Amino acid sequence: MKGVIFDLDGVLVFTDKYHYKAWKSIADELGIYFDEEINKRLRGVSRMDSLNIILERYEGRPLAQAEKDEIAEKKNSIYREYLKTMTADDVTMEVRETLTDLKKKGLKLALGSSSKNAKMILSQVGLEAYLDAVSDGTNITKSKPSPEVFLKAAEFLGLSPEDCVVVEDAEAGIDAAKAGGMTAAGIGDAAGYQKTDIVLKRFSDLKEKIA
Ligand code: B16
Ligand code: MG
Repeated sequence: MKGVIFDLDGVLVFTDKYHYKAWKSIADELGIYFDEEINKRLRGVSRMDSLNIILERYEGRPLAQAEKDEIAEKKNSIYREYLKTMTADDVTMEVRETLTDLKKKGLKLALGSSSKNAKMILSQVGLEAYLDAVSDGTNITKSKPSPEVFLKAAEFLGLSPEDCVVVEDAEAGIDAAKAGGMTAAGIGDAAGYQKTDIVLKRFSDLKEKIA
């Protein structure tokens, strides 16, 4: 392996609690049932795809695309207010030490996140300096399970996909990595997914499992 591409939410940081709170206030306003279980389905998928999942339980009149855009924008403003409270303490020492170790071994590191807020999050928690490239929701047209975000990350690193391992917590992300011809390492929910090549019980397992 020459490069490691990290998903953000659920791998390097945990922003799903903020996604949940922001979507919950939107759902409450629209009178839609929404809970933590439904929130799990939003992991790794784009903002509009997330809204469409929430709207599966909407019983009001059909919404025009412009109205959906407005709702998604409102959710994002609420979400970004939560992101402003993030600090360096939102990244564990385990993550920082593992990233440092992988860099010392000569591996190139990149981000591969569906989020359009990825750069803001990296800056809030001070992770930018660890990464050689950032591919996120601002440079793609298709979200995971399309491999686009990871193929761009490999391209930004100047590496071929076969030389990269993707670290993911979501099944959609593992599917994306495999579709892109990369090795897929799964953590959290993705650790038990049948398509996962490398099972990570914890983040620091990367030090032994990637050579
Ligand atoms: P935004 P990841 C994903 O991040 C989140 O898991 C997912 O819940 C969210 O809808 C998506 O980013 C888009 O985020 O609204 O900030 O553009 O796991 O790909 O790092
Ligand atoms: Mg994720």
